[in-house]
Amino acid sequence: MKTKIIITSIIILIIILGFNVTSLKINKQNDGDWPVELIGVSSISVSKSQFESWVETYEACWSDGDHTWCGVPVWRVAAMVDDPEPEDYSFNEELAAEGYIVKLTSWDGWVTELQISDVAHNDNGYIIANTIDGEELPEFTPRDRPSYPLHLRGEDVFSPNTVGGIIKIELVSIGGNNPPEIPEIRGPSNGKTGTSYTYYFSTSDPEENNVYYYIEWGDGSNSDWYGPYTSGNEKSFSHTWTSDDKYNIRIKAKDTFNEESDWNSLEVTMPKYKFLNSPIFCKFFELLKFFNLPLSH
Ligand SMILES: [Ca+2]
Ligand SMILES: [Ca+2]
Repeated sequence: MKTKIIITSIIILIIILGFNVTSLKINKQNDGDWPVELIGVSSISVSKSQFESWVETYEACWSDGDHTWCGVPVWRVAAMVDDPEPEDYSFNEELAAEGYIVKLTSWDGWVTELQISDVAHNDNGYIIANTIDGEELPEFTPRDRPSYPLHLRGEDVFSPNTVGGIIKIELVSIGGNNPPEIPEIRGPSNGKTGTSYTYYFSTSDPEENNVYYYIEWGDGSNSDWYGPYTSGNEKSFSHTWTSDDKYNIRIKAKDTFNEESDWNSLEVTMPKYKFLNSPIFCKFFELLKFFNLPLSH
């Protein structure tokens, strides 16, 4: 009897937990909702009605040929948090002249970054839309991409920048963009000619922009720009040197805005005479040293 009760309890528990996991998944699939976080010099949790009041003041519309998207120009939204006093409406021209990036994040993780110099005073080019054909945005576009609550559209917005499901708008790199750190190199400093060796490279970007790597292997072969990769993650690349020599591996990094880091380098030796590095020769050399016989190695 007791066992029956325990088994029934376990089954009920599993059913309850199972339902919870399912509802958790559904929630995860759509986290796009108000308030939308607006972060800059000051910060605002923007409510739906607050955004609609901005639309009343600054409404801009753009038609993609099939549909008309309306909302607020990006620079007018940036203006709400570009001064210490939030929602003061005036656009901080001085701050814009120094340069910063407007970073738009969707609830599905997609990020689009815009230079303020591209969006400033550009009313129809970059619009943060909250309606389509006069209606509230749908949850998803016909291509199953997030749309509600806010969607970036406009005559200067092209794929993949047409980010929807925007839940966070940030002004980053205020005072200008910075290049990634000098990349670090990890890997063997000597080896055998004709063998492939793997080297690990990493860098971080102060603004967490995506990064690209450019590698010179020292033998005249260069990589093109590899990337984009997430800032802060290690990447590996392999190379084979085909003749005996000393080589200088050089690497630099750049971010999505083409700001380049300085070079880092690592000297690699591929033996001039392979037998000098062979284990048998080394044993033989040690033996000669033991008997005090002269030989340079
Ligand atoms: Ca302002
Ligand atoms: Ca950067």
